[in-house]
Amino acid sequence: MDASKKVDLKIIIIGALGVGKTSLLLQYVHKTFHEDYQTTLGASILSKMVVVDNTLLKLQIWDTGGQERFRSMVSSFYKGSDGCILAFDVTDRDSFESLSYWRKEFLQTVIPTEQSFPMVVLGNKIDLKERQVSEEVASLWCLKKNIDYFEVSAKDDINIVQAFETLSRQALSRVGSSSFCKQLAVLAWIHMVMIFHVSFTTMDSPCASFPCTFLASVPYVDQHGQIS
Ligand SMILES: Nc1nc2c(ncn2[C@@H]2O[C@H](COP(=O)(O)OP(=O)(O)OP(=O)(O)O)[C@@H](O)[C@H]2O)c(=O)[nH]1
Ligand SMILES: [Mg+2]
Repeated sequence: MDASKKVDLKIIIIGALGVGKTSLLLQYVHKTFHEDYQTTLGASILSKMVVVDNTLLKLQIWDTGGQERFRSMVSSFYKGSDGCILAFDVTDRDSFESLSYWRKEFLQTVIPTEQSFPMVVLGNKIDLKERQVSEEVASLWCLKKNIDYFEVSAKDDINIVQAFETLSRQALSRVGSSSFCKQLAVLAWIHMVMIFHVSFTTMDSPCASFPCTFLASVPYVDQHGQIS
């Protein structure tokens, strides 16, 4: 592994009340599960280091509460996300039906102009017998939206690592390509300034050195493609 390649990714988990968002994260990060239910008030953050495709990732994972009264607070945490987990409970049809709402609200906030974003759907509590949503129905919904679907159990630790790995890989690839595009834009910009500089200096003007100031302020592009 190339230790110089370390990438920070913000991952957020959203979905209806009590579907097991906190339990999924606790199982993934700490390998623990609690039967008792303590609703998440607003949001909390966990972090985990993983290696994906030879790259060290520091995942900052935002857990959010599904309660109605936290909706506007929770949506204010969407910005800056590199990946999103939509969670529902396979024994609760309403939680599945609310996925459209959560997905739409998230995409409208984070990428109003794009259609695709690193996202996975987790159908949780598959260890329980009283299913209300079949794997076929959930898979079809995800297929139509071009989202990967995982049947998981926070209780029995089924498929959680695979789901996170898939999402991390998608997020890493998006971060890499957006950073590459920004780098290209900066290179094109430098190129234009250099042409400008050459034409200016050949004019033998007293202002001929001013494009150098531009060159000295070539922006820095970070791993998220943010220009500063
Ligand atoms: N059987 C079973 N129970 C689960 C599973 N995951 C979570 N639970 C239980 O479901 C209840 C709710 O789990 P939480 O993880 O707190 O749900 P949440 O989505 O974080 O809830 P809010 O924070 O209120 O939105 C708890 O009693 C958990 O023990 C699972 O995979 N199987
Ligand atoms: Mg919770």
